[in-house]
Amino acid sequence: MAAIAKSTEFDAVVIGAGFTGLYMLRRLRDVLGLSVRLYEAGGGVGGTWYWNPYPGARCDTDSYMYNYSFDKDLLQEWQWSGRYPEQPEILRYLNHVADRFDLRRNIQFDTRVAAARFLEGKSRWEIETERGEKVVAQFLITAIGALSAGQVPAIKGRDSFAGESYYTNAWPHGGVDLVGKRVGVIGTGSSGVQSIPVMAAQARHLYVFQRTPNFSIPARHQVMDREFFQDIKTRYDAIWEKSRWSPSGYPFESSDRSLLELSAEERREYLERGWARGGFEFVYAFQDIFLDRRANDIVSEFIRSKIREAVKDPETAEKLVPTDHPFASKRPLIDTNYFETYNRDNVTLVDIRHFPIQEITPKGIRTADSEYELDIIVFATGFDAITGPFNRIDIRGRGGLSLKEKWAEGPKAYLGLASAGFPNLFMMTGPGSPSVLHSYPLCSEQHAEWISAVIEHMRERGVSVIEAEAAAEAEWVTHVNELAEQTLFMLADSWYVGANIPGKPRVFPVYVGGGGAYRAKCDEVAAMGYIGFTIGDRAADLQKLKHDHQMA
Ligand code: NA7
Repeated sequence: MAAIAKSTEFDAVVIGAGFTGLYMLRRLRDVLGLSVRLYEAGGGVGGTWYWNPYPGARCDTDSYMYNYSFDKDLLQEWQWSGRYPEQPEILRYLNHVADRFDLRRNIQFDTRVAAARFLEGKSRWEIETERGEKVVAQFLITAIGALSAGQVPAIKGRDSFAGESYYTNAWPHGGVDLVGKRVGVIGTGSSGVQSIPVMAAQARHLYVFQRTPNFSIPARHQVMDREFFQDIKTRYDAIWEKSRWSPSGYPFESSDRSLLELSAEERREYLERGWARGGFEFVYAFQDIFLDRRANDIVSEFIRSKIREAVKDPETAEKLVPTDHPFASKRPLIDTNYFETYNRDNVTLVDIRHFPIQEITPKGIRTADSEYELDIIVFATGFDAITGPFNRIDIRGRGGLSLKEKWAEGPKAYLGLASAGFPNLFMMTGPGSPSVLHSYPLCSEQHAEWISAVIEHMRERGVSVIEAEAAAEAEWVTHVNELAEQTLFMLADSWYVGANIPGKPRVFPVYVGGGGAYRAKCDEVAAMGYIGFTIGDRAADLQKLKHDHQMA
């Protein structure tokens, strides 16, 4: 592996070596010719896919869309094995990308960024790592993901447990031997729902501690042959073009039709067909499912009936049926044999909504009505989403302004890309962009390309500072919030709205207007000379530098 350069001054520092950061590095270094350092907290590339090797971890996007589109040769040479890619396969893909484009020589692994401070006189960012190293860069670009700040609840007695405990987002790379063990899992979000069937097949007994039941659709994962992918590969140009301008970032058909326009029989037939095919595609076809409670109720009730069909014990089935939120107002899930797993003799569903966990003891978990002796506890308890990853870094802009304090009542960023008071800081898939509602590889590429274009624009004009304008930012934040208010996302206590983190302001800082509309907006901003941004010129910068020097 090539040694990483020892410099302390860079054109750009990127934080995070997941999908977003790797492509950002590639653009800045190989297209713009900038000097770049990328800091990554993990020991390898992959981001989410590095940290989450828990049993059953898999992406819920069709594999042929869960890769970059920027390089045609890469698209042709990579071969997925099945309908959805599993965590180890995605990690192999991202390692392949890192090798193929020789990215590692610019990445410093095992290094968490602790702080970043804008040096006003120099118009540079000073970046400090947890090891105390300091470097300076003109641009700071965060590629830190939306679901990377882990959240293991401080349940009373948590550290007193005498057995082993694991968190899905820090799962050991060598795996965990669950065979013959009594395992308790807390959490039934995506990580729980994916891992529970796999853990149940290994454990002596699996206790699932469920606070909120979730809607889930069968994934219908299967191995796909080469011919399937070969066909896709001949059609990739059209698939990407369609996806780039679609709301979700996938080439799904979507229409303005309402599910309510279908007769009861047509709906049933449509939903049954979608259920048999598996995956999210059939629900994306009718946008009113996310907007209109009546359309949503039809889908919600359909899924409830499927849960009752799948689970043999009626009492257990009722506990698994979600009744307190509409479908998709919490992150919708797809699964492989999740509900069927509760038919196994070695699986017990523990209802902690009505009988909450009171304490973790050296022996296991004590709830309000019982005590469970365990060898292993698995926390599948989610994340401080979207803003959490930013709050872990002490980011200070002009006048020492803290980003965390500025965002105390909710994040404020123009296009989700930049925040007033924080010049030359770009946030990939940041709050106010489509991020978690969109295909991540595609929105990563869109941001990387937009950011590199604006940096190129600045370089061509010899200007060195760019900053979002407060008025443009306020207008965008209002727009994002108004759109979110019209959706059903606001009705559930989910990580989307920060409800899983005590004290977090209840906002949904994600642009729900669709990826295509967002892309068009970003393109328009660029075409209008980056309207909404102030782009300073070098002469003014030098003047300021001289002034600051005289004052010092
Ligand atoms: P999620 O979806 O946030 O799920 C976390 C689960 O953990 C959820 O069932 C929570 O119940 C439960 N939880 C969290 N804290 C507690 C406490 N204190 N006690 C009991 N139960 C708790 O995280 P995931 O990792 O599964 O998935 C995150 C995203 O990754 C997913 O949406 C995809 O985008 C990929 P709650 O629902 O809050 O009652």
